Amino acid sequence: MSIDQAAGGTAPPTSSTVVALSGGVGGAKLVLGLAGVVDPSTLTVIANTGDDFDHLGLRVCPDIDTLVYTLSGLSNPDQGWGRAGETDHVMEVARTLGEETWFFLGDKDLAMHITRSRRLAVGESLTSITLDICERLGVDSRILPMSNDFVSTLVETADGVLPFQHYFVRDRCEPLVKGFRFDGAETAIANPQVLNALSDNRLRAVVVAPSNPFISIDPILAVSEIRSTLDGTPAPVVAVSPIVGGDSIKGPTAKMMRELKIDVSPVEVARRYADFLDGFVLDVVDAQLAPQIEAFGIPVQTANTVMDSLEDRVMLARVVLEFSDALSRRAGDNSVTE
Ligand code: FO1
Repeated sequence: MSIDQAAGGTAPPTSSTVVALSGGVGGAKLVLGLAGVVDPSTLTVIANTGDDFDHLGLRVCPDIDTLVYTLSGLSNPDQGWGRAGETDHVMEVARTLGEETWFFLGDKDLAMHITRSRRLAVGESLTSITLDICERLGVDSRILPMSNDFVSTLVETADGVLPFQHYFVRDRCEPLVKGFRFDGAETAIANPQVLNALSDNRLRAVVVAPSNPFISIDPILAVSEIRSTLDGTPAPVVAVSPIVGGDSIKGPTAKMMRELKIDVSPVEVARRYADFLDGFVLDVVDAQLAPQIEAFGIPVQTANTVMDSLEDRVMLARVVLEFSDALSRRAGDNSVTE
């Protein structure tokens, strides 16, 4: 957001919209909180699709599905991914038929991959399929893939280059990470609905969820038009730290940082996002790090960012949006005095 763009910004207009950038499990928690704080129909979620892959002949889009299941109340609360009350009959038979079953697709979840694969094969876009599935499952928010084109995260490891799910699930994130590649991102066309959402004049806030920066947020930013549109958003861009007390809240972010020889600190996450960030939300336990982030010119808000309960998610979402509103007001005030 530029200061001029924020000029005149006072209270958010009643018809305001919110955009979140999210990966899977960790990001979906905050997205659920946001959907509880704003009118869900005004919330747009830009989903990472770098984790997508073909498995057992089906197109699997784990982050989209985690968001859909979370917002529809169908998700498995213990895992955070997949559906509650799953059975494994198909997987059991697939195993006896010699199929690779290291990536678990529950019987109910399989219907998602079957319908998506069939519809993709006849030329429907991933966006259209996802929005239709959202409607059918009672999700009022818009979940948008970053692109309709296939982008594939590759993990450069000491054991060679691995497709993301082979690294993440099959090899349990054990190989030492040396870097990441987002195959197809350079030529991928940004989802036009994503670009529209990010430039909408009614935009109140852009929230970068506490997802893994390397494998969840970077693939979205690797789609160049999304990255450049973020620079000109008419609302503050606020990120929530995925690192709390020197560790990741969920998943391998901290392990990856160690292996990439990056300090396991929210300061390093803020540094990665500094070019497009207007505000950073830091956990209360890391409050002493605020001056280091503010030194990048990024205002900081502390909050309880560990989202164990639904109340935690809603509370954090509220803090993030109020922080963003305060940044809008501050930018508006500055433009008057400058
Ligand atoms: N994660 C696992 O750790 N093991 C699995 O077998 C697995 C299956 C799976 C199926 C569908 C789906 O939507 C997600 C699934 N996940 C599984 C989660 C997924 O691999 C990761 O959470 C994301 O790709 C990272 O955001």
